[in-house]
Amino acid sequence: MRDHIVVLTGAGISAESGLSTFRDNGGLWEEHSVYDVATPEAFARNQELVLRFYNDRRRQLESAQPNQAHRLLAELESRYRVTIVTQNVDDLHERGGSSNVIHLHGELTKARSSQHPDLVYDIGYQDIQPGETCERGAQLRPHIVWFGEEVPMLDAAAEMVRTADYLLIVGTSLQVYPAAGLVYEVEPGVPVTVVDPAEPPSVSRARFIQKGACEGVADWIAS
Ligand code: BV8
Repeated sequence: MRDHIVVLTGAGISAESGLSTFRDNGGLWEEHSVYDVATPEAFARNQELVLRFYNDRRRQLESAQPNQAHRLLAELESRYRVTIVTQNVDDLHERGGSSNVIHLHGELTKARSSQHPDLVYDIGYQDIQPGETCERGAQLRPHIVWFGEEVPMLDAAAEMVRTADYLLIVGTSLQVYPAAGLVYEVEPGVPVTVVDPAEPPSVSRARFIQKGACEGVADWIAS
């Protein structure tokens, strides 16, 4: 039975692909208030602004490329069972070659009906326009988990962390719940490693590699 590696990633793993993080200086939440662009109330109040915020990020994603960290994690699949649990809404893990990716906070490349959550559509890097509707006539919205919305993949992700033989945490400030709470689901004795160039919130008994994702993930694999 191959060992099971679970990797919890955040915006930091995509920073070296040129995508903005959220809470670093110059991060997305510095330019926009979360409450104007990433809540259901914001979408009800100013649909056009919210659609534009995600259209801009989707277009940015189209010209971004997976980096060495994404690729190294994908290559681990030849030797281990690997599950990526990501808070990111980009598709760089998949484009980097990972085949088991759980998106806790949704996916930029998908849209869904604003009235029928089960109607989800692959839209690639296309814009979602005001007035663009699903097959049942309701406005389309980004398939993203906004603040104040439930995290449907949480239980599946927690189940993966509970069965991990190794937990690797890359590029997340661990400030958003319930995602951040996943680090406490790991079994006692399972090695936990954090890769981050900054000092993230302390994760109990974790080994800390204070490097960027590309170098840090390579070091972790070599160790
Ligand atoms: C829910 C989609 C209930 C949007 C996102 C008060 C206290 C605690 C919690 C709360 C509270 N008030 C409200 C809450 C709950 C709230 C929450 O946690 N708020 C926080 C901010 C306080 N959570 C929610 O609302 C969640 N839902 O609780 O629902 C419920 C239950 C039942 C029924 C109904 C409702 C939903 C949360 C999901 C929100 N959506 N994303 C979008 O992407 O546009 S969260 C958003 O933050 C992104 O997904 C992002 O991934 C996530 C976490 O951020 P990080 O990925 O960690 O990024 P960050 O910039 O913070 O950090 C980057 C890290 O990378 C840093 O450590 C940096 O040092 C490092 N780095 C930088 N460069 C590099 C690097 N690392 C490696 N290499 C580098 N080169």
